[in-house]
Amino acid sequence: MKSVLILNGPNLNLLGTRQPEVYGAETLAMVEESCRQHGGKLGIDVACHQSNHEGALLDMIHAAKGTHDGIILNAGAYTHTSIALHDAIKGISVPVIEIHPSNPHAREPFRHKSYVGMAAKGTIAGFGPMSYMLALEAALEL
Ligand code: CA2
Repeated sequence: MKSVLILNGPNLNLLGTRQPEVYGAETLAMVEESCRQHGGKLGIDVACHQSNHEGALLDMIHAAKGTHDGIILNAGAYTHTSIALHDAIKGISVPVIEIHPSNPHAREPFRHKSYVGMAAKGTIAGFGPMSYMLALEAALEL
């Protein structure tokens, strides 16, 4: 069975508590449960983690090598700042799908640059919590 790591970065533990018009009304726990269920239907084993710490995200990306067939990564605001995450993605042979519930390109200019996207296999953005489900469908092709 294919194994996929869903990794969420800073502030995504706040999903569903504020700005539902931007990120949707579902909490992170709800999104993770939907991912596990959708993964089950697709025949994908889904593991979920969230951290507010850049180093912890780097450690989890490194550890995915040899453990997971792909990573679905929402790096939150580190998307737009972290060359370290970019290098980590480039440094492992595990394909990464960048995802965002919001569409960063339709928001402030500082969200238009993605160091994660430059290293990822592809990006899914703008579909609310469904972005995660669409990324799982894409993971079937990894
Ligand atoms: O759309 C996304 O997934 C983002 O990665 C979310 C980040 C943002 O910095 C990126 O530009 C795009 C922010 C996550 C914060 O999420 C919150 C959710 C509810 C309440 C407060 C923050």
